[in-house]
Amino acid sequence: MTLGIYANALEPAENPPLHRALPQELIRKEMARAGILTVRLIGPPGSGKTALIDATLKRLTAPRRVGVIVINPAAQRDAERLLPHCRHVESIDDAVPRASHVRRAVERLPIKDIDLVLIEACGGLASIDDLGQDATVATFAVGGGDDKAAEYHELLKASSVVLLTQMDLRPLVKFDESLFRRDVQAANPTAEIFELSAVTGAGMSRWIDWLDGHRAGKARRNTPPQDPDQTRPDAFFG
Ligand SMILES: Nc1nc2c(ncn2[C@@H]2O[C@H](COP(=O)(O)OP(=O)(O)O)[C@@H](O)[C@H]2O)c(=O)[nH]1
Ligand SMILES: [Mg+2]
Repeated sequence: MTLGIYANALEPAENPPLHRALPQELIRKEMARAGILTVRLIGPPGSGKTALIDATLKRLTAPRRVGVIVINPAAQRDAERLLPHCRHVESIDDAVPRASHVRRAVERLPIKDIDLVLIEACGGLASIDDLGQDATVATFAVGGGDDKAAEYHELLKASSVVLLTQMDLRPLVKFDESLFRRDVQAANPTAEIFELSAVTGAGMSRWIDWLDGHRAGKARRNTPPQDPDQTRPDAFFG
């Protein structure tokens, strides 16, 4: 029976491999050590994630120090869209974002040269894998309809920021903003909502400020000690 096959496929509950760290833990540790901010961008297909990354790279003060990882079944195509603005783009052709794949992509990035990693992961209706990120940002497009925050409430639970994209299309489509905001609030009362357009650039500065602020904060936490007595590396990285 299906249940039997499924049960057999599960890891045995007893004797878990405690000695082996999970890939997301390894990513988080490595990024903390390198002072790299890692942001997971999630949202339904077509919610403007790649367009947003593209517009973001054009506006960041240090775009050369950014790494991008794109995960979806045709990720190579999105990666090609981004390459003109970013030298370090990794694509993972998979419908499901997995931390183990992200870990391998992180290993291919020039860790010493970057201080920000943006991970584009297509979000589904169920919760998605922890990818070792510092923060999660959810994208929803005006053109996708005002019911998407309610449908994708699982994505919202993990998100500290919600980007409502395609605001330039707002006059052309029926979109009840108060309903959308109510649904976001119900799923995650602390999430900030930024409205923006990747095409016109309206609203992008607030998002860029958020990103730059967190990027600088993460890098500062990795600043080497000024006190010569404080030589033990663990004193910093906790
Ligand atoms: N007018 C307008 N179109 C946008 C905007 N952001 C994305 N799009 C378009 O929406 C479609 C889906 O965007 P894409 O970035 O591929 O979505 P993804 O699947 O979430 O990566 C594309 O045709 C984009 O050009 C926006 O701010 N304004
Ligand atoms: Mg995309």
